[in-house]
Amino acid sequence: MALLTPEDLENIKRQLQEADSAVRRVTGLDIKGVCKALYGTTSGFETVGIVPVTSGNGIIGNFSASLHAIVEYFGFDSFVTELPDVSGYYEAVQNGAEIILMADDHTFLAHNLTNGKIANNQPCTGMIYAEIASLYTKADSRDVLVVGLGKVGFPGAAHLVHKGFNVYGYDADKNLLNKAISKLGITSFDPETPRKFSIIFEATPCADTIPEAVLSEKCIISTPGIPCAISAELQQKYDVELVMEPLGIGTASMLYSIL
Ligand code: NAI
Ligand code: 2YC
Ligand code: MG
Repeated sequence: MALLTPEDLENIKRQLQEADSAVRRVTGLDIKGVCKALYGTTSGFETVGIVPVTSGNGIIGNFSASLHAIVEYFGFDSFVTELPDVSGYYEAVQNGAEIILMADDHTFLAHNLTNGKIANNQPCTGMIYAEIASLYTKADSRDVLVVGLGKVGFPGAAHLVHKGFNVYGYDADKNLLNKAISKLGITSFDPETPRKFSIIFEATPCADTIPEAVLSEKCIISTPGIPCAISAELQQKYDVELVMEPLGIGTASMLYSIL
């Protein structure tokens, strides 16, 4: 189970600012603009209640504080409840939260109490990183390589197919690869016979999952995956446009999807 660590979340505001600059550079839009392109929504300054959850592996240091900083960065009012769990949920509603943000070890949700809409971090993350990849202004074709077809990668691949891109997919788990081929009609990518791509979307919990043979000069790698899918050396050697951030981009996608 791929859980964030407090170290992943250090200086989250700077990480988010740097990621926003990268998104603007590669797409011409900022993260808010990508969310508007995806969902047609803009922030109405809703109040967000962030509820720490102690189940399973428990509270992750910096997680609630990072969500607070992320939500404020996108212009929402927000507060972290004093209490966790059920008591925290009650406290959030009592204190006027219109949107609840909370996560256990398996599900990170955003629930809009006003319109009933609810979002899950995994598909929302897949969709926004896939959307960013699809908006790359310097792409040389509509061919996209997707590495990782799990809870984040599969919805991202589905979004790219829906947008009319030619998706070449790969997953170490052959069952998941075959499911994506049969359900989405993607083409299986064979690492043994690699080719170059200018658009790459990766969603795995492993390092070095993108072989050098698929990298073209100034290609985009849009990846929520932790740790990073390529080495700093390869990133430099091919002048890769890397869009990668541990929590904020996916959280923005959740929030704008339920407005
Ligand atoms: P998952 O376990 O559902 O899917 C990961 C997939 O990667 C699996 O199907 C696995 O077979 C595949 N995989 C592993 N190594 C591979 C390799 N070398 N080559 C090809 N495929 C390989 O995990 P999930 O939930 O989709 O998350 C993926 C990653 O995204 C995790 O690292 C998670 O922590 C991260 N994540 C990041 C977020 C963010 O905002 N940055 C938000 C949510 C998840
Ligand atoms: O501090 C808390 O409230 C904890 N219960 C939060 C647990 C989050 C677990 N999930 C993850 O670390 C990853 C994130 C990338 C978002 C989705 N899964
Ligand atoms: Mg993110």
